[in-house]
Amino acid sequence: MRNWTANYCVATYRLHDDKADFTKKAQGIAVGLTVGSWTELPQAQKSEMEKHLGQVVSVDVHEVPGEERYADIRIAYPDLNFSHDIPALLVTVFGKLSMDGRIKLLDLEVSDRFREGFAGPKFGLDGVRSLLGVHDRPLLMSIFKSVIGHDMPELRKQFLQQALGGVDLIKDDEILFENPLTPLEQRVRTCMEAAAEAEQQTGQKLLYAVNLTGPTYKLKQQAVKAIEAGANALLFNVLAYGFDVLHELAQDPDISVPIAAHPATAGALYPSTYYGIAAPLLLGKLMRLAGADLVLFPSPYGSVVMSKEENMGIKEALLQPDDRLKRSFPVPSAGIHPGLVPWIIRDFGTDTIVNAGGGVHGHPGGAAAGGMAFRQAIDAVLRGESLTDATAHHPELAAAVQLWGAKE
Ligand code: 1AE
Repeated sequence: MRNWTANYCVATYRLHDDKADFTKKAQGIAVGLTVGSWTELPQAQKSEMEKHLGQVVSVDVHEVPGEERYADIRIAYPDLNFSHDIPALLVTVFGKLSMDGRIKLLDLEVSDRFREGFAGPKFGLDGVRSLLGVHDRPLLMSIFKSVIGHDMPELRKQFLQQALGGVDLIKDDEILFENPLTPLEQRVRTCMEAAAEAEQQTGQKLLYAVNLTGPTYKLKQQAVKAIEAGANALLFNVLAYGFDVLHELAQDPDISVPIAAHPATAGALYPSTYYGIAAPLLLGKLMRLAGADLVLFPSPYGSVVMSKEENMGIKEALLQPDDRLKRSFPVPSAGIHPGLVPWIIRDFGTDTIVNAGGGVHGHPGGAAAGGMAFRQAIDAVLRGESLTDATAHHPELAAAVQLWGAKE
């Protein structure tokens, strides 16, 4: 079988259609998105244009009575046709095509030449673990909640409580933008002071992912300001800005801290069976290629649900061995509480980050008790102890399980 990825990028699509000739459709895509027309070209021009022509790699038709008819189509695009950046790749393989019928982009295998421009995550999973000095368990991240309209002393209080619970990372809420009550640099200084105060008690290092926001042309300047003020991680709403913006930040030597990618607006792109971009590609492969150290996405168990199959696809894309790209941390999120920890570890193993907002702050004993309950749940699962048994000697976990239940 031909190895296309030396100098072609291969796109896999799922096309639903009741009666289309899928082979003809695939030929139409391969020609239409590359040289435009082929059969009408004179022979001399054909030999000149051959190197630009898209190629149909395969057409697998699924036709079962009583089921929807579809085909998985793979097209190879010469990487000669586009500049080696993610916007050019996406516009080539799924620009106009994304609006042309019931078609979903399932996967992209980029060419070796295309990959040369991508170093991937600067820190990756192992780098984040090294910064924290934690190598043997899932990490725990908590999310600021109710931040809008609150001033700095209130934010500091919230930060300190979360940190005292033993979390490894704290992230801003993604809807916290530059604002007069808690401006970026002051927020970073205040929260990092609180982190140092908590470390005296917990002995634990902590990363604070401050939300990097504002117009694109000011992002680098904002990031540098945050880092100079002491920020040791950034949160970034990648899909609202575009993968290329993440790529630029991740490869910039001045951005010397890990970047956590938030999936805000991803729901406009992945959930449909018929349209959009599949979650493992959108939130897995492309995030890692563009340089996200951590990637958040909805889990199958919480309040905003993504299917288990999609979650496992993201996990594989972020963690599978790759000679050139570091691994990114999978962060299944949204509606996570301590009672879900056994399922998270069952499905993701220890190379994951347990991430919660409401599940920390909503603990009856407050945010510090919330963090402790999560840590107790993680330790119990790693010891092979059931959460129910662990509640007997951990009052914080007992209160959490009483409130939210436990999935064993
Ligand atoms: C999928 C993103 C989850 C997120 O950012 C967030 O804020 C979750 O909050 P909780 O844990 O659902 O309260």
